[in-house]
Formats: sequence, structure tokens, C-alpha cells
Amino acid sequence: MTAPWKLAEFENNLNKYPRLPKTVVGFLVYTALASPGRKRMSKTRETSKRKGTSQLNRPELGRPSLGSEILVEGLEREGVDTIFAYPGGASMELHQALTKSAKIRTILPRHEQGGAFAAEGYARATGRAGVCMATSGPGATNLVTAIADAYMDSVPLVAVTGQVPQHMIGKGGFQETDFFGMTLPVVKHNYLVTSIHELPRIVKEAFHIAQSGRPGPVVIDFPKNIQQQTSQPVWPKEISIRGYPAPKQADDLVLNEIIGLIEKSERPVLYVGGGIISGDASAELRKFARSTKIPVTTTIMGCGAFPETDTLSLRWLGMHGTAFANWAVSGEFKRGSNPSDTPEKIADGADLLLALGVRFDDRVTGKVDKFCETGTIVHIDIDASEHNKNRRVQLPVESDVKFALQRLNEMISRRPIRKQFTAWHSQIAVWKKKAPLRFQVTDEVLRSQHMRDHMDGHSGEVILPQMAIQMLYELTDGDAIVTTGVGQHQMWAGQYYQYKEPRQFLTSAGLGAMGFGYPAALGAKVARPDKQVIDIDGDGSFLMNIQELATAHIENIPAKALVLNNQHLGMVVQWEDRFYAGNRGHTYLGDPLNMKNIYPDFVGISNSFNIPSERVMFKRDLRAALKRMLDSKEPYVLDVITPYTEHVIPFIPAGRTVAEMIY
Ligand SMILES: Cc1ncc(C[n+]2csc(CCOP(=O)(O)OP(=O)(O)O)c2C)c(N)n1
Ligand SMILES: [Mg+2]
Repeated sequence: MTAPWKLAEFENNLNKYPRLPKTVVGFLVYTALASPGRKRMSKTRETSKRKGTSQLNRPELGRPSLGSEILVEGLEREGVDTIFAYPGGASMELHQALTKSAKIRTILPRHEQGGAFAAEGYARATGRAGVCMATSGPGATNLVTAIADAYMDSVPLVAVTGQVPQHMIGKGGFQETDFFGMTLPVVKHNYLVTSIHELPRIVKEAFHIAQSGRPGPVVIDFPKNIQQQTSQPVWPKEISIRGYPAPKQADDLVLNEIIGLIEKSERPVLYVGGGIISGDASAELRKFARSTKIPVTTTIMGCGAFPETDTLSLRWLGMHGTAFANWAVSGEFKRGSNPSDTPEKIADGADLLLALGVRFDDRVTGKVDKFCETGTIVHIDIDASEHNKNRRVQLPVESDVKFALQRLNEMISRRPIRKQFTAWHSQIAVWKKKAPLRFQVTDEVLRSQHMRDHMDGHSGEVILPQMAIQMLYELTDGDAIVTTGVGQHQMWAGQYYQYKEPRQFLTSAGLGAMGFGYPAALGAKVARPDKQVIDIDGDGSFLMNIQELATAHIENIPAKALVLNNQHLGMVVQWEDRFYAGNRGHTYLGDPLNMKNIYPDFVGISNSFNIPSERVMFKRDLRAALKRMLDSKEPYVLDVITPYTEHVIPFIPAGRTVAEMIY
């Protein structure tokens, strides 16, 4: 029998649950009277199954639980198997509840930012929401960078934060920050829990919002006093959120128009982004590109959406993208001897750009009105707010991209496009030959401090960062999941590793957050233990979340780090060289008083975390060292010392045009 207080509590619950239809309320009161237990409920559900599907969607009454337990059960019901959570005063109740969960593995990161990046790594590797948790105040603020990162790159993330008790909110109490207010500009949605009765709905909504449509981060800020209250949860089976409709689907009329544009074009290009990956449309894209014979360039977020080893692939475009991708989109130009002369166009770029799941980011477009200046642009995106935001286009189409491609494929299979685009493919082949991705040991490298300090007498043994990545690509058959920090190494990891599958290249693209690489690799490895997961990192970026080596060791997560250690903030050095006459503005990371010594000693640091590690200085040692790293069943750090003089090429300086590309 239900105790009277429980029934009162339950009715109270229902009053606070305005979304429940009256019939459901009646059903729940009946069930509560019969038995509040879960078993009874599931029996009732079994019976209702036979009666028809609509009854299956009836809310379910749970057992009386603490607010903290309701949240954890909510996570379990959403299928969460891993949470990256760092405790504190305002969240320890939640950790107590987590200790009782048989379904959720709680991983203790060594910094909340590491935990949140790990959750992102998990999400980027799987497409399912990553989950992280922190206490109020400093714990919560430490999550902000990763939340912003998830927002920029449309990654599903649910971040739960403890909050001070409700009566303390606004009083400037110990470890109080307005996390709801603070995260508003960088979340897809956020909640401040104000009633225990709302929790089941909030958790379900949070996951739905994070994972559906255009994915993104959702914050649940959860005051401690509500964590400590008791209630009998009502678990909704379905949710409907006003103002949050299902994604649109392009109609046949507009899709036919696109087919017509393809048939009329001579130089079409597919420009595809992360939307193809988050929209699970990679298979449809491959079919579409191959049947139409349209070459494909991706954004960095789109790496792997189309196999980069395919002859139709132009690799990625933009500031450090391939010259041939940039030419294919915007045309090839010849600069006059005088920099003030208008560059002369020597070959046309695309006359039709099919932009799918992209956002015309400035790192892609450069000077935006010169981007594909003479082409017709079709932009299919699930999020209408991206249309005409950065670049005016001729045909904006709001649609789930998977649906649009599926439908286009159906139409094309019934009435194939006969065009072969032969001349266009020949032009692209010429461009690919003219400017492949390439590197060499330059005079600049030979004259560098690196050579004097470390390579004396062994200049032929210098390891260029590009070499190390290319070798890693060979040794892993291009099958690894790669994460990165931010900087030159990140760009080279995109250029010299070729990605065949979606969710293989996990990088902080939009926000460009150093420190992302190693924790993201941990999250990816937890989600995909079957895969080799390697963080290709820079010395600066790796140092920003180096404490996560402890998480890797203690939690036994064998993610590897290949640190391309140039002792510098290499990307900033590159800009200093190009735009500030090489004047160094605090970009050296080594020890200025002892430049011959590599500083810090990553091998020593790794060993102190009980993580195997070695340093490689000479080319002759690289292959064997990489193999040892790959064969290790443990986490591993390989510290590869490289010169800092290399520049990432191609390079279109910010806000400039393809005519000014250095390649
Ligand atoms: C958190 C953060 N701070 C600063 C920057 C600016 N920044 C961009 S790249 C870069 C240098 C990164 O150095 P490193 O990780 O060693 O990579 P490298 O360029 O040397 O390969 C810096 C400082 C950033 N992107 N993120
Ligand atoms: Mg560096």
C-alpha cells in the first residue's frame, strides 16, 4: 500500500506537472494507489502494451528517491554509461548517488576542463551526448571552455553542475556563480532546477535537445537543497517542447531545382561540413558524390565525411586547406609583381557550390565576398539561422541533410545525371599535381637554433612534424581515431593523416581550444576501446591538461599522445614570422637559460604519473618508437622533438583571398 504521505507527494507531483494530460493523471493515481514500486509499473506497462502503442507512452511512477538519485536515474534512463565528474560541496550528493549506480562508470578527471573535454571526446567519437559534472563556482567555471567548444562545433554535451542551496542564490555565498546566466551565450539550452518535480522532465529534455536537430551543449544547474529533497519521480516517456519542432525536410521541388542546377553546371563542387557527420549522412554523401561525379571538399569538422583517399576528394579547404580545394572553389589567380596590382584569374573555380551542413566559417572563406565569387551557391542546413549569416547564397534550403541526400539519391537513381564533368576533372588533376601537400628540410630548418642545440652533426636526422604524422598514418593504416591540441600540429594532423570515416578526426575547430587533445582522447578511448586513439599534440597544448595523465593511468585508459615538441607556441611563431618580422612575443616554451635542454621533461612527467614514455630526437629512431607506442597496452607519451621553423602551408592569411594564398 502506498503510505498517505507518498500519495500526497505524488499528487503534488502531478500538480506540478502541467504537461500531463488528464487521462494520464488518472492512470497514475490509480497505479500509485495500487503500488508505487517499479515492478508493478512495468507489469502495468506490459498489459498496456497489448492494448496499443499510445498507452506505452504513459509516464511511469518511480520509487521515492532523493533529488540526487533522481538525476542519476534520469541519466541511466537516457543510456548514459560514463560520466566525467569532479566533486565538491555542491555536487557531492550527486557523487553519493553515482556510487550506487550499477550502470554508470564515473571517471574522476584531474581538472574539470579535462573532464568536460573528455565528455566531448566521447560525444564526438560516438554521436551520443557526453556527460560531465562539476561542483558550483570554480568547478562549474572550469567547464565553460568545453561548453563553448561544444557549442561552436555542435557537439552533444550534457553538463551537470551543483549549485548553492536555493536560499543562498544571489547572496554571494561560498562558491556561488550564476552559471545559468554565465553559460547562456554558449549553450543550446540550459536549466536551473527550481523544483524536484521537474527533474525527470529536465533530464529527458536535456538529452533530447543536446542530441537532436543541430546538436549542442545543455547545462543543468542543480541546487544542493533540491538534491537533498525526496520525491517520487514521474518519468515521462515522451516530451514535447514548444518552439522546438522536428527538423524540416526539403521538398521535391527544391531538390529537383538542385538537380537542374547540377545538370546545367560545368564545374560543380561539394563543400561539406560537420553537419554531414552529426546528421549521420556520410553514406548518403558518398553515394551522391560518386553517382554525380562531383568532387568533394570538406571543412575540418567534416574530415572523414568523405574518404580523403578517394580520387573525388579535394581534402579540406580554407586557411590551411589544400591549394587545389581552394582553387576548385574560388578559382586560380596570378599575382602581378607589384602587390597592389589586381590579381589576374587564370582558371575558373566552381560554377556551382553545393554547401551541405557547413557554416561558411571565416577560416574557410577568408574574405567572404570573394569566396566562390562567381558560382551559384546552394546551402542545405538543418539550422535556418546559418542561412545567409556569413555568406549570401542563391538557394538556401532548410532540411535535415540526410533526408535531402537520400531523396536526391532516389531521384538520381531514377533519372541519372548524364554529365561527366570531364574537363573539370582534368583541371582538378592538373591542380593536384601542381600543388600537392608537401614538405622538405629547408635552409631555414638547417640554420635554426634547433639544429645548433640538438642536431649538431646530425642534420640529416632532423624530424619534421609532418614526417612523424605521415609515418603514424602508415603504421596505423589510417584507421586510428586522432585527437589534437590547437596549433600547427593540429593543421598537420589534418593534412598528413588521411581520414576515411566520420568521427575519426576529433579536433577543437571552431573555438580552437588548446588543451583539448589528451582529455578528448581519453573520452574517445572510453567510448571506442576497440580503436587505436592517438592525441597528436603540441607541447604547449599538451601541457594545458597534462594532469589527465593521472586519469589515464588510474582509470586504465590506454590513449596515446604523440607530442610534436617544438619548444614553442608554433602557430603564433608562424604569425610572428609572417606579420611581425619574427619578433618573439612570449612564444618560447623552453628554458631560456638552458636552451640545449628540452623543457619541460615530458618523459619525466609521464613517468611520475606511472605512464611509459620516451623521447625521440633523430629520424632513424622514429619508426621503432612509434611502433612501441602503438603496441603498448597502456597509455603512452611519445615526445618527438621537432624544429620550430616550419610553417603550415598552404596559408591564406586571415581575411584575405585565394589569390594571396602561399603554397
Ligand atoms: C586556450 C588557448 N590559448 C591560446 C590559444 C592561442 N594559440 C593558438 S595556437 C597556439 C600555439 C600552440 O602551441 P602548441 O600547442 O605547442 O602547438 P604548435 O603550434 O607548436 O604545434 C596558441 C597559443 C589557443 N588557441 N587556445
Ligand atoms: Mg609547440
